[in-house]
This record gives sequence, structure tokens and C-alpha cells, in this order.
Amino acid sequence: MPISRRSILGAALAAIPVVGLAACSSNSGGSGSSGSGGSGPITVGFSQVGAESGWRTANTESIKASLTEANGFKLTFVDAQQKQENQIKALRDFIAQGMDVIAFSPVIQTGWDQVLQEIKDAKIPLVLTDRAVTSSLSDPYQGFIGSDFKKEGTAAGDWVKKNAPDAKIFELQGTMGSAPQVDRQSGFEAVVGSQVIGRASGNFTRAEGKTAMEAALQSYPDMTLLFAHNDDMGLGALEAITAAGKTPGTDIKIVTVDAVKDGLKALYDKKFNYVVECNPVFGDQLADLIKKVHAGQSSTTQTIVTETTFDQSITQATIDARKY
Ligand code: GZL
Repeated sequence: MPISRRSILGAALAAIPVVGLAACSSNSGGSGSSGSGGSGPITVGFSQVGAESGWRTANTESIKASLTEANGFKLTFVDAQQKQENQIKALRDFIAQGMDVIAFSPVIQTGWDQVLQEIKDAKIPLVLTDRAVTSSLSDPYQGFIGSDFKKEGTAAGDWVKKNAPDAKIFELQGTMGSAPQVDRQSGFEAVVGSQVIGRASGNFTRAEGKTAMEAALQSYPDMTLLFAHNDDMGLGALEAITAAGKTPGTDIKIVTVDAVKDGLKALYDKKFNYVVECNPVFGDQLADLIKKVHAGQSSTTQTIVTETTFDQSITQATIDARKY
């Protein structure tokens, strides 16, 4: 069942908004080399969540491949190692450096209003990617590109409801308070929440997913299905399940989100049972959005990036053909 991920065209909201220009600023603000309408490259400061997962690696590669000097950008890219304080510091540095545009993927949803106000005061257009924020400011950012995580959680829940209606579910949550953790959990539990017997966070990493699952197997020996908010935690949990003498994909079914190659390989090997795609490859769309925001345009982009789902019928050819 494909989950089509599309942008907002004009006022009509698509089923799953990916790219939306909340409100465009009237100028490029910063004192970067291009200024508003200058001929030089658009200077962009980007604060990335970290390098916690295969998805994030693919996302970083996509962004760096698109925001190049050849494409008219001068990119300053900072990895926050999954710490909000590192992101806030980077955003303040970007203000001080007079970037033309600032972009970031917020590690968690809350705690940004002060620095978002500083960016507004500096009249520097802001674009959010991947994850959203909750803010009390009006027009806290001028553009957003990212997936509908609630839809992803619902797709996972629908598969469980149909294929494992009696499952005793353990849920490995992503980084607590992050948009994907909140929304995937919300979508999933709206469908099969009554079957969830326990939860713990694996912070979207393989190592922490394994540690959390080791404890969960002790606390919930009767679990029959794991829903992991990303492939990496599912792969870590898989190691714990095997070490406990159980067969992943059979004794304990595994449902995950992302569809990175390692996750799809586990699906092909029948160790995962169902994987919902979350596409990290949006560097080109982000480049287009930054140029529009920088120019103060109020248009939106029609970007249709189909996200889909995979079950154990997946082929090696399908895996080999994928970008990430
Ligand atoms: C989703 C992204 C999540 C991925 C994880 O868009 O924010 O963060 O699902 C990553 O793999 O760590």
C-alpha cells in the first residue's frame, strides 16, 4: 500500500503535507555574500540532528549532495550529536555569521521559541526539515519539508491489526519528544494501542535499541511482536531476541519504519515482518525550497515522493535498486 507523500499545492492541502511555505519572509535578511538578490552563492547554515541511524546518514548525504557551490550554495553543516543545546548553539552561530538562510532538523519538538525569535529578529529566513517543532511564535519558520509520521505509524498499526490481531506488542520508541516518536506512536496506538504491553525508548540507535530490548525481554517474556520506530532500533533488538534464544520474525514479529537497506535485508531474511518507508532523500527538494524562501517567493513546490511499505515478499532486486 503506497503512502504517497506530496507537497502542498497552493491553498489545497494534500493528504500528506511534505512541503509547506507557512509564510515567506520579504527578504533574505542575513548579511551573507548574496544578500537579497546578490549574485554570490546563497549561504546556508544547516544544523543536523546527528548521525544516529542509517536514515540520518542517507539524509545528510542527500542534503550535502544538493546544497553545493555548483548549485549556488555555500553550506555550513553542523552535526548536533542528538543534543538540543548543540543545535541552539549552531543556530546562534549561524545568526552571528549572517547566513542568508538557516535550516535545521529539530531533535525534539519543544524548547525552541527563544532561538526562533532571535532568528526572526535577525530577519533570516528559516526552513525546517524532517522534524517539526511546536512553537508559540507566529510564523516561526518559512518552509518545511518532511514526512507524515502519524501516517507511517498508522500503516504499521494497520498491518499488525490485519496480520497479528492477537499480538502482545512491545514498542521501541524513538528519541522521546521528537516528532517521529510522538507521531508514529500516536498513529500506531490509535489502531492497536490496546495490544501494547510495554514501551521503552531506544533513542533511534541500534545500540540503545538492543539494550532496551534486553530489558524488555526480561520484563515482558510473553511479547509476540515488536514495533520499533526505526530500523536501527529494530536491528539492535533483533540481536537481543536472538541472544535470548528466540527467533526474530517468528517467535517475535518485528515491524519497523525507515526502509534503509539493512532493514530491508532483515525483511528479506524473514527476521523483520513489515517495514514502512520514510524517505530521507529530499536534498533536491530542499535546495528548491531554500531558493524560493531566499527569494521571498510565496509559491509552493509540487513534490511528489512516494513512500511505500514492504513485506516479506520483497526481492533482492528491489533492495539493490534503492538509493539508500
Ligand atoms: C524520520 C527521522 C527519524 C528516522 C530515524 O524522518 O527523523 O530520525 O526515522 C532517525 O532513523 O534517527
